[in-house]
Amino acid sequence: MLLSYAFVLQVSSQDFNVSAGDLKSFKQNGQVLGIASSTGFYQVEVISPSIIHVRADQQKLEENFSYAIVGKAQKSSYTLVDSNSEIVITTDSLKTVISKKPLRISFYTIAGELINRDEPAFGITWTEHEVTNYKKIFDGERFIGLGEKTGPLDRRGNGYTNWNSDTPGYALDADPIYSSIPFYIGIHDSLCYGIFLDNSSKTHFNFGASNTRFSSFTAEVGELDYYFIYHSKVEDIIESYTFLTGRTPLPSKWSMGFQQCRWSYYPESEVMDLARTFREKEIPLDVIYLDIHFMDSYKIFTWNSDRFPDPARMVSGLRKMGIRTTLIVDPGIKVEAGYPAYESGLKQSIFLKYPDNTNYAGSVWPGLCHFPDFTNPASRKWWGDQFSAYTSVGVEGFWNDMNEPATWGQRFPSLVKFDLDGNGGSTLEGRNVYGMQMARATYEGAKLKMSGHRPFVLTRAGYAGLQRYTAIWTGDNVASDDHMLLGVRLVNSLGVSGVGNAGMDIGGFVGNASSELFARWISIGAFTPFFRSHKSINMKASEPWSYGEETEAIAKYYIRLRYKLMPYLYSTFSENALNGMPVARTLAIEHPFEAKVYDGAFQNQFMFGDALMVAPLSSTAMSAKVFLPHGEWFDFYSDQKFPGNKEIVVDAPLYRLPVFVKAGSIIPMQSVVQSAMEAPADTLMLHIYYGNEKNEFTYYEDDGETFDYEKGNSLTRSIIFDPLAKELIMKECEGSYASIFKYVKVIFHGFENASFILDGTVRSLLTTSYHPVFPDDIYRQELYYANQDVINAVYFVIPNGRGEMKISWK
Ligand code: MIG
Repeated sequence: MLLSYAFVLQVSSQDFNVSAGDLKSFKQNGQVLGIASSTGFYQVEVISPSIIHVRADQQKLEENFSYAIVGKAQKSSYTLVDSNSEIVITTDSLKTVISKKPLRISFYTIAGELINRDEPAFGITWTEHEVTNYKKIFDGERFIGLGEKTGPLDRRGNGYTNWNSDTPGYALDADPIYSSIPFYIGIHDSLCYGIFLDNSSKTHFNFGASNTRFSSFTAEVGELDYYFIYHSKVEDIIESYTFLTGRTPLPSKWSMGFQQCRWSYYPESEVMDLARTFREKEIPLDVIYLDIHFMDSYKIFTWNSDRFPDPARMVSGLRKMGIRTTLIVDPGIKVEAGYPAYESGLKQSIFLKYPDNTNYAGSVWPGLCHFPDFTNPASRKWWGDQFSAYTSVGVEGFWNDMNEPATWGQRFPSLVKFDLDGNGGSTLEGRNVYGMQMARATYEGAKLKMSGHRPFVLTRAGYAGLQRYTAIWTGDNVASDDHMLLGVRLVNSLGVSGVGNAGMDIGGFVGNASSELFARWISIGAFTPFFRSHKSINMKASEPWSYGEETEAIAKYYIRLRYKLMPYLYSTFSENALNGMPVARTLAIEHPFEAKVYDGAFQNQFMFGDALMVAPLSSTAMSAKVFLPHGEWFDFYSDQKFPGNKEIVVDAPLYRLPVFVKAGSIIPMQSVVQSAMEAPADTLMLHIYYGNEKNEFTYYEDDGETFDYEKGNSLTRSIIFDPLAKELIMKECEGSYASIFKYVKVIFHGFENASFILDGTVRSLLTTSYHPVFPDDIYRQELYYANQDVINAVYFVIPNGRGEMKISWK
């Protein structure tokens, strides 16, 4: 019975499946192992002690071009042991075992634990035109990441496809949506690993969907090309993945402030009124967006002169109020004789073409359009050059929409040619990288024209590595509680997948939010990396004051809180730029083996930076069940202390989003400002939360908007809390930037009966009846008090010198 079954399998596999076959020969060349089998060609390369690059194809492997990869192989020592049955490659941190008959690959820790292996029967298999790597699925194995994918935090039992798509008002389980990041992290037993499938064609992932045997990844076109990453911690896997695909250069501080968008604000007078209303109401704001109505007949690089007769006047008027202007840019260039972008694009031959070399034309907002081939360096340069039209009037932000690319009818023809930086290809390989390369052209072009200032780029579509050029938002979401919570997961999943700067349309793009929903959404939004409210055309206005007084007060409270947290947030973005750790971090990053983290009740919880844990909940629930992971936690508003590894129930009226501080945390804060670049009061508020474990925070400051930090004009300072040594040390400042803060107010939370010593003398502490979140503000409105439990805290104020400062306690 068994035998005949195997026989049938073999026969049918000859029909349409080609498996990896037996290893025939191999050749070692530096860190690259070239292998030939009976059915294909393979390459296994040591990129670093923790990263192995695997390639497979049925034809000889040529140099493989990638838009994702920027990290080059690091010189790494390894050993290779060849025996009859297998080849074993051992680096300092993992063992790669290539069995010969048949050719299968497995990865082990140095201690010999199995991390990941090819499914023994299937391994790498070509099924007709597509290639799939089948991997053994472990009992209880979980999967996180894969970028902007709907569904639960743990993707086990689900399958996904990467094919960038314009999906307005997408369903809660829609797939694919706008962007493609074929990178995931697998977690089983006490092990975790990352797999990045670097193939921009339509790819498919199966995490045990409709099968119990394997997880798999498939590319419809081209070779199998993947990176295997092993570290014992998820955060190190993210660091290695962003070593490979790059990190987000530090964004401008103003782009971390609150941003107001609408389809569409016009004319100029409406835009200026909007700005004035924010300022009159003292609701901080940094950016106003102009959507497609700012243009003349939706023609990119033009202005509608009735609505915006003097763009420079408007942009500088806003700038004087501390508000930057961001414009939408769509890729489609209207086919219209005499329109300069069309004429010069034609002349320079920068558009996507059919195989007969006529320009592809498809319809979108302006009517029939041609589309720049952003995968062609010359087209990218042309695109960048056009940005003088915007930078010359002072615009600093560029919102790249419709770059899946979207066209009416959504059937972008397959046969359109893409340059792919000289490698040549079609829509099949070009589509998923189109949006990323548009964002790249935008970023690089705008940067050249902004005299040393940091451009802000936002994109809807993208591919792995998009984080090098742009922030991303999750497209046309819906005004519902479920969509709000899905948005949290999308942002967190993007964070796991290398994209630290992500956000969603606060309030929901499609449909009208209730007051309650907007209130909840904006409070959660204050803790997302990219913080923008946006609303579709034909919907009710959606500004912080559009939902009644109480919601306005809640919105104001959380937007102001965002600005108070700016020193903490800016430092966190700086960390993201250095090592890829996202700003919003699913709890699965720090606690991958804790089952509760994946529980439907807790899966949306995340860390905002290293210190703050946010527990999002719907607008109809007024209390929340929260999981506090291992450690100790303080209620952010009341300082009430909770032991960790516990579920608790907390009150969560709309004005009180559950937020907790991890014990041992260091949180620098400032006074409220109306825009992020406005100088705060001269005292940095350094909150220290007592805990049993040592902790370190890297404080970072610079001018907030130029690239001078690249020349050392920045300030980095380690702040170390050490409960064993009973010391808080602020290390000497590094870098030449002079802090904007003259004083540091050190605020001690949860230090019971301690007396503090600075410079050898016992400091007299100031005790205050104090609102922990708002030490610097006195509000009159009842609502604010309702959210602030008055506690007694102790603090003292010291000059903010550049040298080391040590505070100890007894
Ligand atoms: O076809 O520019 O996702 O944010 O407001 C819709 C109008 C085009 C889609 C974007 C949305 C934007 C809208 N755009």
